[in-house]
Amino acid sequence: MKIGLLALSGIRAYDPELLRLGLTLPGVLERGRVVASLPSLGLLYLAACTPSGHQVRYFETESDRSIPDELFTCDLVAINTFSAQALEAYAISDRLRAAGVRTALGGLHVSALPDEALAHADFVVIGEGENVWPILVRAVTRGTTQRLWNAADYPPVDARWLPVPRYDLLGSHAYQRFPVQTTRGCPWRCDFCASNVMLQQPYRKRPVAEVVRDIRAVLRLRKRPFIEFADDNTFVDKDWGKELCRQLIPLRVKWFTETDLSVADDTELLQLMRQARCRQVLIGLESPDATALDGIELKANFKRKRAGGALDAVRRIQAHGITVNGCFILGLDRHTPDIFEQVWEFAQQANLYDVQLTVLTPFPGTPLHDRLLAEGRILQPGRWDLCTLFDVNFQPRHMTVEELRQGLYWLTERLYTDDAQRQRRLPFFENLWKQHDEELTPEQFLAGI
Ligand code: B12
Ligand code: SF4
Repeated sequence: MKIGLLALSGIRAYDPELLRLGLTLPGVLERGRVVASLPSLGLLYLAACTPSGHQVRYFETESDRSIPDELFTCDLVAINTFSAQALEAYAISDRLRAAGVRTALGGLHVSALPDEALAHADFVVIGEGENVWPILVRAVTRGTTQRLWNAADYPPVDARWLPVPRYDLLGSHAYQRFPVQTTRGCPWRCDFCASNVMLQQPYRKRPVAEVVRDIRAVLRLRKRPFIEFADDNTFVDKDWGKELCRQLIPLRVKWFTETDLSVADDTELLQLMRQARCRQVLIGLESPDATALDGIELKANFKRKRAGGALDAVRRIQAHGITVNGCFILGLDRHTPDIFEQVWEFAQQANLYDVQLTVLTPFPGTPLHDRLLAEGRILQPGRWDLCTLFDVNFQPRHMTVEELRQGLYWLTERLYTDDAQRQRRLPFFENLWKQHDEELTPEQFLAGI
């Protein structure tokens, strides 16, 4: 068979005022450009697990969201779904099917809502794809009539033995970053977090040697790749994290990852991360008002317990020459309109190198979604296209929808101006210069962020 793998690329947001701001503010544009150009690791894993004897091609939607004509020449097309583009994915799948191409939908969104997806695809897969995909492909060649496939019905994916993702399928496309995974899942369980929804297994770390093997595979294709670890929370286990860093040092690649605040507790780890060329960690700070975090992490109230030391933790990490991208959620149940000023003050006081503003988003499958739906607080249920992290689709508890929107615009305009960014970033570079770092100029440093 000729098998096409289709990723829906780019970022999504619908709010017209936010789009207008995003088009004019440098900080938003900067991150948007980086983020828009990241291939789908999930599909590259599927490619690596496809049984031999099939022709496999990797595709992405074009910038105008159209799909390459070649997809219509495939026998089977696998599509990865996030909620924000699930409706687009369904429409594409409908078109392909109308043209006689069989389609398989997988990924986070359809794992949460498989029945909805069945109306738009020949096959729907729930959960991690590595073990179920090869069986599905063989079954399709035999003309299977089974449409719903659940990874839980097959041996669990063993993260110790993942294949090398098929980076070679990416050709010479100018990706700014290459995804590699070091861990799967997260030990915590935040009520709003969509990442854990489809993982039917606990937090898993990959053997460091396997991660190195994957980076070497990227290095064979690109001279100086920037690596984005497609993890949820890399440095939960500090000893393992140190070993990872030690083995990354000789590879001389710059990298980005997502982790939690506890990384700041371990100076040796921070030093090793810096030596291993970590350029940025994205951390979910969520709210400068710690009381708003109470009860949000469902296992141990982790977010609330850590919140008190957030300012110092950010400073400690950045003092080691690693920038922090602090992620905030606006509209948590205890947030009042004061939250916008508080976020501004925190960001400027902590000299946060990057700030990511999001609004509380009820992703399907999350406890938050079920709670807000039960409370009648989802404004347009089923509008998955609004699950962008930027569009408001719920009734906040202590402010109006309009107050939340206006607060987001106000903060966006203040935080991402050249002046505000320069003010936050300059101390970072002054510190680097003091440390006589080998890569001193902001230009050289920024080339990797
Ligand atoms: C890297 C990343 C991105 C990259 C994605 C690059 C790409 N083309 O895939 C970029 C930066 C572009 C991105 C953008 C966005 N992202 Co993002 N992103 C992630 C992140 C950190 C890792 C994803 C990843 O690579 N995982 C590792 C791979 C191996 O897993 P996977 O993709 O899920 O694939 C596995 C299975 O799902 C399954 N599978 C997937 N597809 C298929 C298909 C078939 C047929 C089969 C059989 C199996 C299968 O098998 C794979 C292997 O096991 C996740 C967090 C997370 N844990 O998922 C957030 C996450 C997916 N992003 C999220 C969001 C909200 C967005 C945006 C909407 C933000 C925005 N406003 O634009 C956009 C949407 C982009 C789009 N075009 O739709 C949410 C999505 C929640 C949801 N329910 O949709 C997440 C979960 C973050 C969060 N916690 O909120 N993102
Ligand atoms: S700590 Fe981050 S990745 Fe982990 S459950 Fe919470 S939001 Fe999700």
